[in-house]
Amino acid sequence: MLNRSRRTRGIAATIAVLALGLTACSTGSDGKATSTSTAGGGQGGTIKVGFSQLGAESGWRTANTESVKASLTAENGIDLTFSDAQQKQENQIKALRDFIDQGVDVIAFSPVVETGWDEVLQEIKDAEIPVVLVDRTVDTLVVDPYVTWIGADFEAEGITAGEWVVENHPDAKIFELQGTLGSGAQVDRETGFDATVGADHIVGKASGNFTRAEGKAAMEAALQAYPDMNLLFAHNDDMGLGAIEAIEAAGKVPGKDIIIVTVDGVRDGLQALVDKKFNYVVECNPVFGDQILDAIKKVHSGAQLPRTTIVFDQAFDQTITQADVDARLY
Ligand code: GZL
Repeated sequence: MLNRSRRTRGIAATIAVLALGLTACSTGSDGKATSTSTAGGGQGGTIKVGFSQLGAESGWRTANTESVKASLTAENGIDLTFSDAQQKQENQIKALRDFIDQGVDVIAFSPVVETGWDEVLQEIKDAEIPVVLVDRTVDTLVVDPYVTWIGADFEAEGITAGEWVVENHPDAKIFELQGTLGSGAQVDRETGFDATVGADHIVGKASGNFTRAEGKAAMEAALQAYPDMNLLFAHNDDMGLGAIEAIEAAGKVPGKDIIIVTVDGVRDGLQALVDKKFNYVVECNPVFGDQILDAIKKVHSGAQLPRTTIVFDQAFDQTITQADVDARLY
């Protein structure tokens, strides 16, 4: 049975639960763990949590990691081991196995791609460690591989982006910059967007792996291959920002010669909207560390949890002001 979390738009509400705890530990991008213990670490109600973050590829991921680390603290009763996988699935699988060996109470992770997790998810299940799935989704044969998933409705984000294109540029010749191929965010955004605009309006696609540099490189090639392209849909702001550099280098005006629609709504992306280089940005809110903390505490205490918690999104057009951008959390 494929266990794929399909999401319907909804609004999640949650209350962060505060408790006393004493130890935190995290690993840098070299994968080595560093821990900072305060007096009497690991006493009382502390929950040992292993968190495998997929990488630091985008402004969104940086904001998400900041939110996770701001919530999963010793003061909130969490003894955190944090691992950055540098967008490599093998690093995530190693980190998950390390968490099993460490005997953590709860595992949380954001899977870089949807497949390839069956073996390690079964090992986690056999070790009877509950899993809180964060942000990205998994396709797995393991039955009930996680207690709850918290993230955005990626398909709805693609639909929202597509609806704006249909309404404002119905005859556009679209190039699509895909996120990391095989990731839930890429698969679902593409599904929602393509179904909304119609495949016949899409002249070409390529992956920029959710990074600015790879987005720029893919756009440079696309400008050569599809000279009649006049609209870009980028699965995240960072690839859209890289694409702006390629468009300007080609002597074209981003936001005019080539309309740009993206997803995320990080500060740099919304600044591009204020600067009229982006035309429409669908938000994908990365700041949900408190919801992850709440889920971890409920999972640990055996309390009931919804299978899915959707993080609320909105969308922005060029009516956004500099004050709006300056007031944003991320
Ligand atoms: C979405 C998240 C995506 C962002 C990208 O929830 O998984 O990954 O849209 C990030 O910026 O790389």
